[in-house]
Amino acid sequence: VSDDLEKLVERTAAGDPRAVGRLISLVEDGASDPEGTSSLRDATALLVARVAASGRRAQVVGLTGSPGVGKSTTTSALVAAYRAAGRRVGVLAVDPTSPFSGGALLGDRVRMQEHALDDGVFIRSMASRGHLGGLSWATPQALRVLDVAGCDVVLVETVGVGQAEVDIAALADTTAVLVAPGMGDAIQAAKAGILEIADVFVVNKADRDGAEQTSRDLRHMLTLGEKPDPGEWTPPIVLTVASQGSGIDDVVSAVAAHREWLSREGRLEARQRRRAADEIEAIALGGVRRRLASIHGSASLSELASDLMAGSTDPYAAADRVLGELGADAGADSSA
Ligand SMILES: Nc1nc2c(ncn2[C@@H]2O[C@H](COP(=O)(O)OP(=O)(O)OP(=O)(O)O)[C@@H](O)[C@H]2O)c(=O)[nH]1
Ligand SMILES: [Mg+2]
Repeated sequence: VSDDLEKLVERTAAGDPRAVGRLISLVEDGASDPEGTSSLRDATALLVARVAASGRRAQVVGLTGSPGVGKSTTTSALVAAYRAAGRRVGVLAVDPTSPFSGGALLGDRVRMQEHALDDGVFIRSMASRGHLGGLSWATPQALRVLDVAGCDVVLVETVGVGQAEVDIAALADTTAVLVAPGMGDAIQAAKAGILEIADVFVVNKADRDGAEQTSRDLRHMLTLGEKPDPGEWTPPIVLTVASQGSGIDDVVSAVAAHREWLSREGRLEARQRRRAADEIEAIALGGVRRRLASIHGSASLSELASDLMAGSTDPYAAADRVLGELGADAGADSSA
């Protein structure tokens, strides 16, 4: 481990925003190599040890919802609320569809400008650079950086719809789904299957007509399923006008209540454990894919393909041989 890297982690732990930015860039760049560059590996090991030693982690709050619903405005208002309560806040704006990072979310940067000079706020845009696995590569490392920097809460805003929403739910302790009145959003949310991932519903733009109706639609859809188990969490529905900061304290309370419920029910640890397993699996699968691609052009796979076409092997037996080869290969070059 280089001295520079140790210093960078040290400065991050001291809350230096530039160190936080550099360390996140480092893990993000490193994550573009699925097996991890040595600096990514070293940084990750240092971060994991730090987080474990401190025993403290930020509450990760995912914000998701259709484009323009007010995620960034809500995020910014939440940052203000948490700061007013003296908490340290991290913000990750993640665009799983964009190959660009850093400058990608310019609009959001402008929106976050009011927090730019606050050294208790760390704001970062990330892109997943088109990786299979979406958010799974760099984000866990970025979250560790923010834990080490002493964040109490990390808000993760995703841009884009679909898989990203499911990914963010896997990553967050608490997922807030934002909808707006008059956009058929409650129904869209139901169609997209994001009702299931919501721990908190935020009906934003409540200054517009139909907010109460949207909230009733949501409540109705939530009760359509089987009778809720009394021990289960019922997602609260909070009305906000994020652009005016109203209702934001209710979001803060709902998020805090969800966290309390998670830890009371022992589910915080369960979620963290599942995330840890997901992270290992994603890295392992990345390695398998890469090795598979590297033998893809090689004689063995095309020979096996010929054998399969000729009927002298079956696909399961052939796959067993490929996996055997991957295993032998992994043993041979685990030094990477
Ligand atoms: N009327 C009204 N407008 C709002 C409210 N909250 C946000 N807006 C406006 O809605 C627009 C979109 O807000 P954003 O916060 O950028 O929405 P977003 O969900 O982050 O958008 P994307 O990141 O592009 O998906 C902006 O013009 C906001 O000023 C609100 O409560 N009421
Ligand atoms: Mg946004």
